[in-house]
Amino acid sequence: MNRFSADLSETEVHFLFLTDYRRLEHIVRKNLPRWSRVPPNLIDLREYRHERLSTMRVLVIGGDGYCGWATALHLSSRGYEVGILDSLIRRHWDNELCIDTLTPIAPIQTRLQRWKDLTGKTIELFVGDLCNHAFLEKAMLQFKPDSVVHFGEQRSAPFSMIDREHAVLTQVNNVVGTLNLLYVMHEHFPDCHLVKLGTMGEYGTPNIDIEEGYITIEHNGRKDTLPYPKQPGSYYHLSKVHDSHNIHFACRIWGLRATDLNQGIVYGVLTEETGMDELLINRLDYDGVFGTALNRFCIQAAIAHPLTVYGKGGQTRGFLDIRDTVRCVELAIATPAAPGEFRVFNQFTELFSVGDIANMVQKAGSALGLKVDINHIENPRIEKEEHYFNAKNTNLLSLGLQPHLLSDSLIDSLLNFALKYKDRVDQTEILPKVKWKG
Ligand code: NAD
Ligand code: USQ
Repeated sequence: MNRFSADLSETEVHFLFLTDYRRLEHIVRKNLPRWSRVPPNLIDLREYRHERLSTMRVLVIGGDGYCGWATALHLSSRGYEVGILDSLIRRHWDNELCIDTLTPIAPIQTRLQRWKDLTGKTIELFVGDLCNHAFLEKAMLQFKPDSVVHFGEQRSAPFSMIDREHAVLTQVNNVVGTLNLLYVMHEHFPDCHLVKLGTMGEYGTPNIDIEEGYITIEHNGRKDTLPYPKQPGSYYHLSKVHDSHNIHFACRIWGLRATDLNQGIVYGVLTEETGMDELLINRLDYDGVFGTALNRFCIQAAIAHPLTVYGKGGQTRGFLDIRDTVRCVELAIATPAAPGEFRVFNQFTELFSVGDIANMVQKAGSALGLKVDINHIENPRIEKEEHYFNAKNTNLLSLGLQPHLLSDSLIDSLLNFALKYKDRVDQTEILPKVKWKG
């Protein structure tokens, strides 16, 4: 018996403190007449946990990108020791395709210096390729992470469908990079927690409910819980499925701990930290290759370009605000997977069809005095345009995520943001040029 509960050993209390604080809190609440009567030793333990988590070393791979930059700053501001590893290849791909983010992003070194000047916090930088095992190993040995957040992949479906070369590049970059990371973790950091960005698109659009990673199936009188079937819609989305399988396998054979965050489509640009200064501004893609649905529609509305709904517009997807991306990653880090566990969280807060999104942007645009037309253009992709889509997303909510739901005011602020930078838009990059049929 211990001070907190008759059912838990001291070791279990300690473990719960680090891995599942909410559960421990629940147990304590049940066992104490009032939470206000928390014994002083528990308060000490809370401080200890806070200290332990905030001295955690987190390596953000892909930390120069859209999700990674916002996450690195958020974790740094929350007291984590943050490092960024990025090859800056995304900036190179933009140059190659002659596209640019709507927002003028500063070089990574300038961004990091500004962050230090404003907050006093240093973020270590490792510039290099995840596919270069020797570089990765050296950087990891130098940084010694407790957690690795892996955003560092080629993440555009259209980019992966340009031609054979881009499909190969995407799959080699993503699969080999992740595999290298798994090997370095196995060899040097077996207890490190991998938080890997997957995608809701791994599941495709099945005609049954989508669970979080696994599904229990009864077949010929026998029952098992198995990885949820995957039917991805591009060579990019397929690369994520391959990653998931490799990570799951590494957890099974080596006992690594990992969380796969199957993220939906991210929208928005401002987080508390990236909004602090113009030099910390995040990228915001609007072009037909890297731009994603809601962000693209807001920028199209700002320049009076008809919104580009592909086909019927009944394509339904999970969406989330970038402020929730950073929070979800923080929650995943703070409550690590157990050794050997391959945990899957579906990371989105709301489901919308592309048509719904276009209507919302049109409505918000009209309120701002913009004339917003919606065009249903020929769909360059091969995908269902009307389908069932019902995905679970309870894991992150039960860890305490409080979602920022899509509101008129958010669309409004995104539209105003787009209006501010609209002179940077290259109109010729709006319509899709990549076709799935080649
Ligand atoms: P991004 O292109 O803005 O950023 C990716 C970053 O990774 C870039 O800075 C790039 O230089 C870096 N990178 C790529 N390959 C690398 C390599 N081999 N070595 C080192 N660095 C490398 O992408 P994003 O929108 O921030 O997406 C980040 C992750 O989140 C991706 O894995 C993506 O699949 C996933 N995701 C994104 C969204 C979204 O809506 N943006 C939605 C779901 C999932
Ligand atoms: N779409 C339009 N008009 C547009 C752009 C897209 O109708 O102008 C449609 C697409 O046909 C598709 C849907 O909107 O049906 C989503 O397309 P998208 O480009 O917004 O997103 P997607 O290609 O799926 O990829 C993005 C990110 C990727 C991430 C994925 C999450 O680029 O990294 O993995 O969202 S998810 O969609 O849940 O798989």
